[in-house]
Amino acid sequence: MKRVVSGIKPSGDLTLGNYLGAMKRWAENQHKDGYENFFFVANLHAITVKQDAGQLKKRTYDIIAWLLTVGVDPNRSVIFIQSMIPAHSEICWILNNFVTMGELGKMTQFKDKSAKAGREGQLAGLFDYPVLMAGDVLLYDADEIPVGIDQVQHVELSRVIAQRFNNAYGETFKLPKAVLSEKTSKIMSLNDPFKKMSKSGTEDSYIALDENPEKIIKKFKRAVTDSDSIIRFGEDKPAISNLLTILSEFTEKSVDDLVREYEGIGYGQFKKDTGEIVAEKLSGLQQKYTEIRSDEDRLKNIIKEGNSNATTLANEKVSIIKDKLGLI
Ligand code: AQP
Repeated sequence: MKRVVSGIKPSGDLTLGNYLGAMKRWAENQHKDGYENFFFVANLHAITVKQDAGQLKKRTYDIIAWLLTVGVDPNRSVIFIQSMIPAHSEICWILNNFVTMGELGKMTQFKDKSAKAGREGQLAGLFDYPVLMAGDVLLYDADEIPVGIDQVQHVELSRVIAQRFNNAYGETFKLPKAVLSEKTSKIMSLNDPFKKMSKSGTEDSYIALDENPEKIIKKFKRAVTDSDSIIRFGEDKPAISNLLTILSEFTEKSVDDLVREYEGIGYGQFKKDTGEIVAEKLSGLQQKYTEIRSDEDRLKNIIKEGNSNATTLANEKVSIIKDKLGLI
């Protein structure tokens, strides 16, 4: 049995990027034989950027409700909240002693933010969060980590940390493997196709999953395009390729079929159609979401059960590590 572990940060409203790059894949993967799935709300990761407490709590439940909406099934997957399992914080402290400042300093997000705003003012939490991430997956002996391309570096670091611990104290951790979705490892921003679509991006750059249809259509109409007016997929057509990827996901037609369908048709019509189809599909999901989100007691029960399952495994792992280290 292979174990899959992955999380999502409640750091903003969930976007189309989160859905196509992660949540939709998670729901599909549950139906593969021989896999056990663990999905969690990575709220400890969210606080590396200042969050409003009320919003953070609300978004934590929102994510659980969205996961259920897109088909993540609590009877098939363990769904839990990171901060409710103290073993995550505990293992992070321990693993901090198996990674160097040099290694953490090379992580893209820290490097990028340091380059923009200076290294000295960056929070230690931002510097250290890849270690928390390593703990998140090593606690559960994860085999596979489904991630967007930007996260591959962190999974590699988890392997380095795990190997280092194993070399020093004997076989303790499984070495996790990053698994990229073939089609949608990265959904790009609508107003800058060289940037990832992010919850923390500017208003016009992303589609929030709970966005109303008119706004969705408008945002697609305003989406940037590439220089010529031909609809085709390719590295030299980053904006149109991104829209083709999105449309392909929502129509279940291949990109090649869409390119054939849109031969001779202009960008305007293509963006209008894409917006309308995404709006229609998302409004179906939104109706389901509203119903699921309104039953907070049920959400709490699902969380309670998931936390309990995850805690058993996580505590077992922490107690093995502590014993090896001589921590009583
Ligand atoms: N644009 C994207 N394309 C493909 N996958 C994406 N993911 C996020 N954005 C895209 C994937 O969603 C999962 C959960 O992500 P996360 O919310 O924990 O972290 P993130 O990648 O940092 O997401 P954001 O939206 O960019 O958040 P902020 O703006 O707060 O930093 C991951 O598997 C991620 O790859």
